[in-house]
Amino acid sequence: MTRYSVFSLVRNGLKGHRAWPRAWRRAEPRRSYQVIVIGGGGHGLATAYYLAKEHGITDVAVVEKSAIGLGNTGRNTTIIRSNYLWDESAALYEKSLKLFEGLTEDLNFNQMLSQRGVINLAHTLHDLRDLERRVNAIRLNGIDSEILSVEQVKAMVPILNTSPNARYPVLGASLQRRGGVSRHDAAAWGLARAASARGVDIIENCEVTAILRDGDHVTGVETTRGPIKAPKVAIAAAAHTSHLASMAGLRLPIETHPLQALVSEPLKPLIDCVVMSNQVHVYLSQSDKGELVIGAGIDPYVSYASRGSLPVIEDQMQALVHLYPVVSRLRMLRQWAGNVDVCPDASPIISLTPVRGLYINGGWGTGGWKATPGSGWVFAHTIAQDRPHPLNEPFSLERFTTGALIDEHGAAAVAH
Ligand code: FAD
Ligand code: PYC
Repeated sequence: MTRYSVFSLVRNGLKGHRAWPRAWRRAEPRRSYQVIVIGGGGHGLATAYYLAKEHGITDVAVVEKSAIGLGNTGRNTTIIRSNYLWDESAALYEKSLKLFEGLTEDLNFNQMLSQRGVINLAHTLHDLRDLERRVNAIRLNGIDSEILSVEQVKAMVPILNTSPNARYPVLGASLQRRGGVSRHDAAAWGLARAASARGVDIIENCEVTAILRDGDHVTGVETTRGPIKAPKVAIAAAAHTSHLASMAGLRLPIETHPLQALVSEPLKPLIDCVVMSNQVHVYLSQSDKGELVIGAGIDPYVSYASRGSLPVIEDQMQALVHLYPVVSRLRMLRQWAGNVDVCPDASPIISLTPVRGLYINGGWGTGGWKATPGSGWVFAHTIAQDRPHPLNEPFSLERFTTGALIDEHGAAAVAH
């Protein structure tokens, strides 16, 4: 690994960083590959990395229409956790959390992982019972989770308004101490660097415009930089999953919605954990720069536009000010939106398809960041072995015909 002294950092800074080596190779598309991964977000990059690392498949192209990590991977609020209700989801998200715990060492790239704890507030008796049920289920799966009393929540989050007369009274909370935040750009860049070092081609500014088939099997893709052949094509395109699947003649039960977030002006340390409130649609953490990172539920309409609507922000701000009155005079610095791919049961699809050699990883909705390494790990297995890993078998496309849905709307923690 290249190491930089303070002097080389200053010298490179003065030269406009032009002398720094690229973290991943600039690759030109070749005529054919063993596997093409569509989408250079965290999921596509993790898939390519684990194909190379775990299965020795390095003849892989990641084809990205823009630059890597500029989709939802670079737009999320970096929260990671594995506190899901159903056994299937708990196993998948816990696998991912464990991979996150070792990712800095594995990639030799600081992920800035901060397991500062994720709290989910209960504002009604119904909320509290639901959290208790959830905590019991999570613990039965061997995953850390606990119920906090109002006093315990207040001790962890002193700025929270826990007055019984508050507009949104707090009756208790759940806590996953191993949950927290992990830097999204670091995952995209670290995975890209590690995949590239193992021989994967990362091809940016290359949009897939068609999926090529011969009868019932896939033969490659058409792109804005020409056709590329491959017997295996894997879609990891988040908001554009259903659009890409339709190029192969498949209709998916996925809707795409805007999801917004915003950050405030920077403050001295104010809150040292993540606090989510599903019932009143606001969540909060503080970045290393001191900004409050604030998010809400999805915008209710279907759209591919990466911008959100004002009513959602107004709703989120009123909830924020009621819950944390101390921030009422804080100025907001910037707002942005991504487009999230939502399945009817708020669970993802990681699956083979009726088209041989075509695989789908999508429908992560508002919560796929935390799944990034785990999703790539199981998807790589699925592609390499041509069958799902037991961890992703329940997340197949068939569940929409068999009815074996995995309803995780509650654990999504962000209303949708
Ligand atoms: P993306 O990063 O979107 O990557 C897909 C890539 O596919 C894109 O780069 C896109 O350009 C590319 N692509 C699309 N079409 C084509 C094509 N035709 N040809 C080539 N390339 C194509 N999740 C959490 O777990 N915790 C959070 O705190 C959290 N907060 C969020 C906050 C916001 C505001 C948003 C928008 C999302 C949040 N999420 C969160 C969800 C999370 O960001 C996503 O589920 C996850 O990042 C999806 O990763 P991905 O790699 O599948 O998608
Ligand atoms: O899934 O934890 C989550 C999440 C937080 C913000 C958006 N999604």
